[in-house]
Amino acid sequence: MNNSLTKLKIIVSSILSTLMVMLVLNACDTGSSTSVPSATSSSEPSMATTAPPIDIDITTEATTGAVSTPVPTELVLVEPFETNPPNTAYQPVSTDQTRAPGAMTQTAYSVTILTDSLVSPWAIAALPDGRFVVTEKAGTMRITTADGTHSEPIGGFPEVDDRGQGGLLDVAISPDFASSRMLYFTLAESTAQGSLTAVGRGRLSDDESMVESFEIIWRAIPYFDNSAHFGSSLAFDQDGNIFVTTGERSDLSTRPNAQLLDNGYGKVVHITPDGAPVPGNPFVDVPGALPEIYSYGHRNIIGLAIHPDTGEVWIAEMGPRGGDELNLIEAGGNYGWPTISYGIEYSGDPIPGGLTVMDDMEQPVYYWDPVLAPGGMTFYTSGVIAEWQGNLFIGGLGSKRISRIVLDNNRVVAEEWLLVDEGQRFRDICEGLDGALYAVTDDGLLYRIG
Ligand SMILES: [Ca+2]
Repeated sequence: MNNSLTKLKIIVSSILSTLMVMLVLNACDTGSSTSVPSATSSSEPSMATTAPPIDIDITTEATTGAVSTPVPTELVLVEPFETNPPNTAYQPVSTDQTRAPGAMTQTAYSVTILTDSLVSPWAIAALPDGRFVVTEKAGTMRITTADGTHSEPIGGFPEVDDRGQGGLLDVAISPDFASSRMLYFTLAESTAQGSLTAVGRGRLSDDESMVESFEIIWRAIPYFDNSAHFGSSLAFDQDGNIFVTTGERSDLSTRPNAQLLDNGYGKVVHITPDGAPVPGNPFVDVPGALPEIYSYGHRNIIGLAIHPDTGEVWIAEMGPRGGDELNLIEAGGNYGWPTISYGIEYSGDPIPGGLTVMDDMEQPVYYWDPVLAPGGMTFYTSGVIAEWQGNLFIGGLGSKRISRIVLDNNRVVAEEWLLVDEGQRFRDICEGLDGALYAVTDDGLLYRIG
């Protein structure tokens, strides 16, 4: 790890119609990067315009002479990034369902560590004024500026179960935040009966010292006493309602609940800002079903993003060993867990049944084996890096990377691995008002990528 709080890594590449030049420079990285030439130390935290002298690694492809204006929106495909063998011999239902071709971003962008002093950050969301709210697992949040300066911990939350995978989890900014100052959260609520995934909301006080009048508005019943598979993320849809993701609590006794509609485990739910079922939800007329449920048969969902144009609901969920999934959520859909999966038990045994396909169960758009271990994710909307528009960026935990997913007609056409040399568990990622991506890691780092 470099001593400086700020690491500047600049990847510059330009694609000409017949000439591809890639420049890789690394201004003050003393880490383990293998693709980057010897680094030059710098304490300069600013961007490319003030970068120190650099070593440049140039790869030139065959040229036939004609040179045109760089077109950084062109998708350049390379070999798939994944080269490790899968855990299983399962076959995808279509060739584009896993191990997509690799993509290489052609636009110049920089990677900067803005701070390393967050404490187990779990989620990041952009405020309308350009700052960010960052939740911390133990039950606090902070407000950070786009240059990485952050507040002291902000409290006001109920007791959270922060053992294992629990804690204060995701945060979403109310669409009317500018007037209401309301923030919405998911958390592992801690009670004498055990814990569960809950949705709560509160008002950011005028002096930003606390979250006021916090109240829990929805609970993924029942309570259970363990520390795993809480999910959970939440996001506002285009109508101002909220999608929430949960997990099935991991235990072999709770896992079957993902297939049952009488509980909140392993679900995508759709609630109003007051926590009520959204009218028109798919199971409102089914006796015994929780009317909040939107889809079911999920294992443990942290990644959630609403498509900025279509309003479609996309999730990334943790599979077992192999079998992490990217899913496009349909109302009422059964996403199969634990009946079908492209993964196996951590022990190496098949998931009981050993099936990957079943009638009336949804197939993942894409799956990872070996796993990505997907954290939070976001669609990129800015025109600042035009070739990223409409791409999905997913934080990788166990895989220690950010995956850029290029979609076309709701199929995955390419996957690029970003920040693989950083060695960080990327917990969440969001887009800032400046068109850069901001990502937090379990070690407390905040990255700016753009
Ligand atoms: Ca599935």
